[in-house]
Amino acid sequence: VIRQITLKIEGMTCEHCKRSVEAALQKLGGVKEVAVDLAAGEAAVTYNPGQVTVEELKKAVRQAGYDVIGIV
Ligand code: 9UX
Repeated sequence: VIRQITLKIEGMTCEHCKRSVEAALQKLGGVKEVAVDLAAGEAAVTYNPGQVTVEELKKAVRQAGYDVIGIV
């Protein structure tokens, strides 16, 4: 099973922020694709829910230094 969710993220203000969030998500096992929209403050993540949970996705973003404020 493959799912996609879009996380609403607070605190990304530059291109480097965007790359940090992308890298943090991409290094998780089970994450297939990550697309961060800096202007919108959103990260679209394609993942295998058998390998990684939404909580783990959120935690990775928080550990990179940004707040997840919701699911779009
Ligand atoms: Mo540049 Mo993004 O300092 O926090 S990495 S704004």
